[in-house]
Amino acid sequence: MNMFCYQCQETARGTGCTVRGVCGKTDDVANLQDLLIYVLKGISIYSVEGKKVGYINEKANQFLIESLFSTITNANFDGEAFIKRIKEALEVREEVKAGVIEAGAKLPEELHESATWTADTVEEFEAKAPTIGILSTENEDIRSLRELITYGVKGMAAYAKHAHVLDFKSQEIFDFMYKALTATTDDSLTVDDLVALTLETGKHGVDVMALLDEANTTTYGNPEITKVNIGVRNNPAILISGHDLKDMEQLLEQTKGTGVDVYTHSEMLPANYYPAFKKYDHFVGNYGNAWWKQDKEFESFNGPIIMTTNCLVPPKDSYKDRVYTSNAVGFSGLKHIETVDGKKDYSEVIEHAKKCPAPTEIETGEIIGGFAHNTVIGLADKVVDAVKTGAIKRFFVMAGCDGRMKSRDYYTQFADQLPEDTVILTAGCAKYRYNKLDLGDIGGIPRVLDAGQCNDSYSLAVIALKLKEVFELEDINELPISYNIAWYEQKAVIVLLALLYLGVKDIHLGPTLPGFLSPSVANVLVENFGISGITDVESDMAKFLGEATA
Ligand code: FSO
Ligand code: SF4
Repeated sequence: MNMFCYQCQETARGTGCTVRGVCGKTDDVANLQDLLIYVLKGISIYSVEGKKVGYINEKANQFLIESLFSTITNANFDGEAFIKRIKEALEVREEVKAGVIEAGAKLPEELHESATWTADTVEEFEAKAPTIGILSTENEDIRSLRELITYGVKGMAAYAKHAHVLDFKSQEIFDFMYKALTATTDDSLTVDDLVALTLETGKHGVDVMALLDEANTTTYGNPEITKVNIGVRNNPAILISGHDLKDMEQLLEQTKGTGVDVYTHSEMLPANYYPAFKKYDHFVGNYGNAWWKQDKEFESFNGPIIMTTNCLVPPKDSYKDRVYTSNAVGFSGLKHIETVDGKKDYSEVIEHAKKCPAPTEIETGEIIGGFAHNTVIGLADKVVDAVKTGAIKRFFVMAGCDGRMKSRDYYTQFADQLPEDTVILTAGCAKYRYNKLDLGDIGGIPRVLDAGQCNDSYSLAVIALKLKEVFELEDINELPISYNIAWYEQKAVIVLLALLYLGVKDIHLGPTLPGFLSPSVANVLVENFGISGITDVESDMAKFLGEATA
């Protein structure tokens, strides 16, 4: 075994990548990621002590979220970047330790090794990494829960980072991340303790998504119902992918008047729904589909592509020179756009675009979106009437992620076969499985309501809570809403934990259950929350609609 990683849905055989990641991550990068997480745990241990004496280290906070983000699936494949980060992590850890001591903290006599281990050379890093990975926790249930919490914290870090760049910060969320990572080093914690911490992770998942929602809507306005062009124009252009709206804003500003158009890709599609971005005439629309189709779509786009976050697919040589990474994203050989004082300089990308042909058209027409909580709650009367008259019988939350596995055709078929009196609520890149189907509308309400990016699953929870209030129900589970969620990476883990924390039961999770759930931990989720997998469209549909009439 060269490595061990089972953090995403694509993991080899559903149990773990051991030679090389199915995602393309090499064993050396996987091991360096493990080592980085290990040192972050050391930083967390001191930060937990720091909290007791009122010590806060902003640099460590920022470093924590960026580093966790860089280990999320399809974010960073660059070994050099991780070596640099581990060295920096050791420095940050020592700075936090010194600060905590100076602030008067009494450190525990025995500290976990992640708080004390140190090394200078790459050889030492490589020697240490295989000894501290996931499998170093022997008990499979403890391991499963430690990883479930860690992945939730990774997702949380990604959303905290997006809020952070817009100057929305919460020390409480940082404190929780430190606490949770420290807990994963504590051998005295039982399965029950870790189950409780898993739910607490969900609570902070709700908080971080609420914070990001506030950051996005305060900065860019509330998403509006928008028809998004999916065709192309005849100008050179830049494609922007990922989730970072601040990068989007800076790119639109810097491309203004240059003759270069801007298109969104994959999870950047919802940028089209924000009022602040509508004023740019050169913002044309969305090009392409979910992340995993980028190997073809980046090719035919013809111009430069900016990856602001995951999901990056290891690029083909044919378009590699046109892909630029930024933030936590990295890939050896690709140009990385640095952030200096919160700003990025896209002039090189703009000059590059001017030398490229316009995008090749792959689709034409429009798709509709912008159904975040503010919009849907604005339509509440209409929605409530439709439910009362029976025009809408049931909502299906089909949020989450897309992926390249064939088994994900399930979601297209499921959406297609849903009865015409049902409405899909979606968010995240999962939507690309059905957002171009002609599913029609119910009295003017489209049958697919796209709230936005995966973090906008928060909007779906807000909508559900509002409906519960309007219908004067005791329990969110009494609503005519079913949950058929697709997951792929660790942001989906925090979304799932957030829904569990909000009391949502009977979530169907697919296309496969996480490989990191041990049989006993899976059982806890089944018994307490009614979580189940998916089977085939027909049986699941019957089950869901049976539930609907129960
Ligand atoms: Fe998708 Fe990738 Fe948004 Fe993820 S592009 S898979 S859950 O990064 O974050 O939905
Ligand atoms: Fe495998 Fe997923 Fe880990 Fe990549 S991120 S190595 S595909 S489990």
